[in-house]
Amino acid sequence: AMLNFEKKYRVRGGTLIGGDLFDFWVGPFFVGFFGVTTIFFATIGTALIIYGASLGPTWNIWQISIAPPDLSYGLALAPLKEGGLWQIITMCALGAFISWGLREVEICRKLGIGLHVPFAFSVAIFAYATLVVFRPLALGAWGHGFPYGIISHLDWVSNVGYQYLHFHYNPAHMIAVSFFFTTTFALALHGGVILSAINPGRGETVKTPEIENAFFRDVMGYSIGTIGIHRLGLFLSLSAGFWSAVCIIISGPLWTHGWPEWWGWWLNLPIWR
Ligand code: BCL
Ligand code: UQ1
Repeated sequence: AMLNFEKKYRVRGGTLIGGDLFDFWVGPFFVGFFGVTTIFFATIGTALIIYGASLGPTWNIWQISIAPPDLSYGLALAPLKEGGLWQIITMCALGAFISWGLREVEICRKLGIGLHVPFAFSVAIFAYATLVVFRPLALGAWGHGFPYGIISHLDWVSNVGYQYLHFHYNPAHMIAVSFFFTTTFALALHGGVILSAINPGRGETVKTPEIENAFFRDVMGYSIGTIGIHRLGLFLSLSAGFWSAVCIIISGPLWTHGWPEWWGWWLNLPIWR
């Protein structure tokens, strides 16, 4: 069903490629050139994951895993069953994610809104690409990518973490984690204040933003405001993803020792050395 105001926004144009060719809707969904490429990459990628699983030893959903090539293949293409599947699946994943982001851009252009949503998604894509493309390239082997499996990718995180002895000492990881936690804190405050304002006591009216401002001024002496909290939230969450990408790209390419040792510069400051 179409909402009464939706018709007004279902306009032609705003496409980045192909003109009017795919400029139509299927039910509630905008298609577009990038809708087609998203479906294309996602379908092939998913089919290859299922094929890869069929070659493996188990159908246990937790244990299925599609591994990247052995490090000895370096940056070459590997045979399908030796990590080649992982390589094609990675290309499909990137193709699908980037297509989805560009489809978001086309929809923003149609609606005449800013590009904040696709920009935000591009940070998530950037973090993924850092894990499976940029870092493997920097280290000289696709084998440094993470395996596609529920438990296996967790094992990869654990192993890579311990390879640097204690990943909590990675300064960029510290920043990323702090941003993740601050994001959840800000969203909890925001969700809390919105729900409280629209759920007043029996017989009372829904509260306005001025009341929300007053709450935060009373409780902590400052209110960032209704649009401000959304800007802050976007900044915090994108920073979390950005510093995640930083924390892993520097592990190996920039620092090969244990992360606790990196803090030697601090321990060696002349004031207390
Ligand atoms: Mg750590 C990484 C937190 C302990 C080793 N660690 C991360 C970061 C994050 C974090 C900062 C992962 C988020 C991320 O990259 O998002 N770690 C964290 C915390 C603790 C912790 C909070 C904790 O102790 C409380 N880490 C440890 C311990 C080490 C350790 C000490 C292990 C022993 N940690 C590592 C290693 C890594 C991390 C190694 C990393 O590589 C990782 C990192 O920084 O990676 C960049 C970014 C988001 C993405 C990559 C998602 C991208 C999504 C894509 C674009 C879209 C997907 C679409 C999807 C398929 C479609 C679904 C369709 C459905 C129908 C909806
Ligand atoms: C806030 O100040 C505000 O403006 C009224 C909101 O908008 C509804 C909020 O959701 C939150 C959480 C705050 C408080 C946040 C800070 C950083 C002071």
